[in-house]
Amino acid sequence: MTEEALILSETDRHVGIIRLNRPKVLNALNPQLMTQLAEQMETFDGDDAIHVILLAGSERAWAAGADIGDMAECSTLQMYQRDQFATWDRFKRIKKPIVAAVSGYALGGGCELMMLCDVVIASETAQIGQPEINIGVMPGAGGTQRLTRAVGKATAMDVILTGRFLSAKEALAAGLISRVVPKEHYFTEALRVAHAMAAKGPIALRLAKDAVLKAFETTLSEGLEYERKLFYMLFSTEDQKEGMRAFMEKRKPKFKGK
Ligand code: DAK
Repeated sequence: MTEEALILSETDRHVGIIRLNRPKVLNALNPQLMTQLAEQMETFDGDDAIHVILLAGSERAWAAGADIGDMAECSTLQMYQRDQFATWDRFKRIKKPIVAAVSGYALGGGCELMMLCDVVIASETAQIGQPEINIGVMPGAGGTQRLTRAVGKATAMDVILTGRFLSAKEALAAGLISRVVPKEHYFTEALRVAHAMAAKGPIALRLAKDAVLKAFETTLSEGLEYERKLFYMLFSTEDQKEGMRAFMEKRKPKFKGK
């Protein structure tokens, strides 16, 4: 029996596109989907032709959370033995930038997945939240930590303790997402942004992502030291020479990822 395609993937020049594909349950994230997603992410991450990954849901839902039906009757031991966090942890190791094209619901694990992406382009219809409190639990895949770092204590407590959804406008003002666009254009705009990023030097892209993420893990002095080392490192690449020479020669750079 062929495995159901819980995700769909394609490439568009240097952008690897992945779409979540469980429309009947608003892209609820079950373990099988998460495994397929992690595998595809790693495939794109290891493919030199791909510079940026674009992750999308559907117009109605980016993802309405982890699959509640899948967890409802689990005991602590079963949850522990399943060790599903191991799959989620694979996302943290993706080195290439990930653009999220978010429309409709981004809830619970859906919000947590969105926060693992690097640039979030959202439709004005997006509704973002951590409503786990409504079903007797709390965020478990980073919600209390990443949301709080992104929006601060006051908004994080409001969202996590009441289960209310943020509108796209509120999420933008809170610093949770990068841009809000009209619903008709959210995917094309996200793709446009992904292509714009994919035209930059691939090594600089990866190292810049790495350095920004370091800011959440370390002190300012250590982060600055880390940034400096990566900055120096780029001077050993052909892309740095090409980028700076192209500027001096008033032409577009041709980056090679070397
Ligand atoms: N899981 C399973 N099915 C879901 C779902 C979900 N999270 N969200 C929606 N669905 C299903 C609905 O059951 C319904 O199925 P049918 O009844 O048609 O069979 C279908 O999608 C359409 O949903 P509705 O009929 O409810 O549509 P509405 O427009 O009326 O409402 C809604 C949309 C998004 C407001 C509502 O569906 C809703 O409240 N959904 C649940 C949202 C939620 O509570 N999300 C947080 C789930 S907990 C972990 C990692 C992460 C997590 C846990 C563990 N590990 C690594 C271990 C994360 C946990 C969560 O996300």
